[in-house]
Amino acid sequence: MEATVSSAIVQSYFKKFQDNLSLDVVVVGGGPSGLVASETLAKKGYKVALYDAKLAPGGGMWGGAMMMNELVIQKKAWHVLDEYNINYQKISDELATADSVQSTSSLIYHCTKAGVKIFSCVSVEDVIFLNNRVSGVVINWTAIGRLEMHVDPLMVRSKFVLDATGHPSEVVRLTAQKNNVQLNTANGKIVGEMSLSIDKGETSTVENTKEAYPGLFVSGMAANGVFGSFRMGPIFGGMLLSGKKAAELIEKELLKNE
Ligand code: 48F
Repeated sequence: MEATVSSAIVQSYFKKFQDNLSLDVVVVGGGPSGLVASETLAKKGYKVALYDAKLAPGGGMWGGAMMMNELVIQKKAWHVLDEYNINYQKISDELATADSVQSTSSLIYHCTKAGVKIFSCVSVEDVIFLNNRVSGVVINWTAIGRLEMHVDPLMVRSKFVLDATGHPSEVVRLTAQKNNVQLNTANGKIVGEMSLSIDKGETSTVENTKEAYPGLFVSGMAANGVFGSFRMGPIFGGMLLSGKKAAELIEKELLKNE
């Protein structure tokens, strides 16, 4: 029995791993924008894997604000809450609150149901860079990095990569730094995140959701970090809408190449 249980896990995991080495889209980061983008693309039939450095995807969504597990969502994103069957309570004509645990777990649940393969405890530590284009990711167990072990990674090819890593904008940052390339930003570099301004930050996180470099899109808080705009704190409508926009833009590109 003991050997059978171990064998079942190893075989099932490595089948999933092996089946996802060549993808339409790799999403790096399972916060709200990454989850919505992944689910939307997978539902349309694209092959999508999501890597998150942590054990549980969800990013900054679980914690609400200061660990008070409630979120605020603006009216223009209520349709996304409806789509994921998330309950919300209107506090005005423009704002609602939602339980962060129900919201986060519902996004994750719908992702897995749509066919997104979620790999937890896996960090993206580099990109595959071919012909001046981001063409996949370089992955390793998060624990390897944290323990500073010198262990080589593995590689996953994909037509597009989405950086949904939140505040650190990790994938775009390392792509720019390591390859000395010009990004599609005002100064060709990471412009950088600004202090908090809710309305401006929320609007620009959606506007800044775009291709930062050939093959590499950016969403959510990372989009404001890369293109230079405000943080917005514990309001999540912009993150959900950013995920939707990232999926739309990537789908448009995938359709061009079909
Ligand atoms: O930060 P995060 O929740 O991403 P987001 O979609 O949402 C931002 C909000 O939560 C909040 C906010 C609301 O208004 O501003 O901050 O932009 O989630 C980012 C996820 O990326 C993972 C990390 O563990 C987290 O779950 N992550 C970061 N770097 C890596 C990574 C990496 N190199 N490889 C894999 N996962």
